[in-house]
Amino acid sequence: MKRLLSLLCVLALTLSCACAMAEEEERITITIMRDYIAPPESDGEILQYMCDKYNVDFEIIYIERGNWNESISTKFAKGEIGDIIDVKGLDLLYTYVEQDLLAELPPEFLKENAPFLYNEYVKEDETHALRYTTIDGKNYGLPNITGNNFHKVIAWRGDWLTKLGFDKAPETLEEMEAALYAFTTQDPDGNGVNDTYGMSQTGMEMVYGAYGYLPDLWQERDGKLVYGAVQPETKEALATLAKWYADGVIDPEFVTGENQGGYYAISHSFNNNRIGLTCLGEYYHWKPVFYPGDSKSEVYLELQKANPEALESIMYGIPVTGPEGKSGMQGSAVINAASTVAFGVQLEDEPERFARILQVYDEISSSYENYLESIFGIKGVHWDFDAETGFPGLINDNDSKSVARLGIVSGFECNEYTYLRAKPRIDWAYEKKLDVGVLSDQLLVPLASAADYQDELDKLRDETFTKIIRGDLPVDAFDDFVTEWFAKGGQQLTDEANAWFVTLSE
Ligand SMILES: [Ca+2]
Repeated sequence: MKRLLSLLCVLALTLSCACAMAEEEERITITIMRDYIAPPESDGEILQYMCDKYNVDFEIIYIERGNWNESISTKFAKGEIGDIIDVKGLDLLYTYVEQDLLAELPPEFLKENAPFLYNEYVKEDETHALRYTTIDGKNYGLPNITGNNFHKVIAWRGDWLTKLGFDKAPETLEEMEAALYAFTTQDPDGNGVNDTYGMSQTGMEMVYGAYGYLPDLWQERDGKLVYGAVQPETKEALATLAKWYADGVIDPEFVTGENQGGYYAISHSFNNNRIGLTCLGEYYHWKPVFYPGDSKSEVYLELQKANPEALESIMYGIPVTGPEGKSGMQGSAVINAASTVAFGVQLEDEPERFARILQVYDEISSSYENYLESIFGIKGVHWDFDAETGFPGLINDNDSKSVARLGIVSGFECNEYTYLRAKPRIDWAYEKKLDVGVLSDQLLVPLASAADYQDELDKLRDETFTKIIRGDLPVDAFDDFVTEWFAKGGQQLTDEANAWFVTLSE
C-alpha cells in the first residue's frame, strides 16, 4: 500500500510537471532538410519518439540524396526553406548566404541557448571552429568537427607481393614502381593470362603526394597558399604517371574508375584480381566487423564474399615517399565546413523559435545516450549496448536504412562520443597507420569567386591531366595548362585564398 501511494505521488508530480511545461512553452514545429540514406516516413516510430521526448514536432523535408543540389534548390525556389539545413560545401554556404536563405547564428546567441554546442565549437581562440562558417563577420552555421585526421586506406594485394618477392608493402615511390611493374608483367594471379595491372585511378593520389602537392588541395608554400594542380612538382608526378600508363602498368580503363556500381567505396577492379593496389574507401569501409551490430565495413564484407583470399592477404601501406622525401594523401579535415548544419533565414524573424530549436539541438547532443538515440533510435528496440563489449549497435535486424526510414534526427557528434561508440575502428585506423602522411587542405573558408570559376578550372585540370597520363598530350602541355588556369580565374582564387590566409596570422 505504501508503495502504491508513493507511486501515485510520483505520477501526480509527473503530471503536474508536464502540465506546467506545456503552459510554459508552446509546442513548435521544426522542419529538417538533412541528408537521409533512405526517405523517412512521416509517422516513423523513431520520429514520433523524438517528437514526444523533446516536446516538438519534427517534420522532415526529404531531399533526394543522389540529386541533392538540384533537389534542394528546387525547394528553395518554391520558398520551402527548412529550419535545420545540411549545407554540403563551402561554395554552397556562400551561395545560400548570398541568396539570403540562411539565418545568422551569432556566437552569443548560440552560447545562450546551446551552451554544450558552444563549448564544443568555441574551445579556445585558435580552434574557434565557427571562423570557418563566418562570412563578412557573421556566422551562418555549425561546421562538422572530427577528432581524427585519417587518409584513405592504402590496400595492397599481400599475396601478389609475397609471390613476386616483396616482403612488405612499398614505402617509397621506387618500391611502388617495382611492385606495380611486377603486378603487370609477372602474372601475379597465376592464370597464365596477361590480365592484370598495377593500379588504376585511386593509386594516383599518393604519386602526386610523393612529389609534394595534391591536385585539388590548397597547401602552404613559402608562407603563401598555392593550388596543388599548378605546382611544378605536379608536372613531375604526371610524367611518372604517363610513363606507367605507356608501359601498361595503369589500367587503361582508369577514367571510368574502379567501382562498377553498388556501394561507391567498393573497388571491383581490386576485388576481381584486375589491379593489385587500391586507395578507394575510408577506414570504416575496410575495418572488420568488431562486434554484433558494428556498422559500416561495406568493403570488408564485400571482399569477404568476392575474394576471401585477397582480403586475408592485404598489406596496408603508408603514402610512399618520393625522390625529395615528400609523401602524402588527403586527410579528412578536422574542421569540415563543407559539411555544415545551418538554419533557415525565417528564424531571424522568430528569435524565440530559433532559441528553442537550438535548445533542442543542444539537448539531443549533450548526453551520450541522447545522441545515440538520435542516430540509432529507441534503446532496446532499434539499438543497444553490446553485452560483451559495451559498444552500441543496431539490433532486431535494423540497419542504417531502416532507422533512417523510421525517422532518426541526428544530433551533433562530439569527439568524445565518436571514441566511446567507435573505439575499435579508430584504434584499427591508427594500427594501420592511416594518420601517417596526412595532407590537409589549408584553405578552410569559401572563396567569393569559387562559384564563378572553380567548376570550369576543375574540368580543365581533369581533362588535361587525363590526356597527359594517356599520352594524348605531351607532358609539356602542363605549362600551357598552368598559364590557362591562372588566366581563367585561378589567379583571382589564389589572391582571395591569400587574402584570407594572412588574416590567420594577424
Ligand atoms: Ca594473369
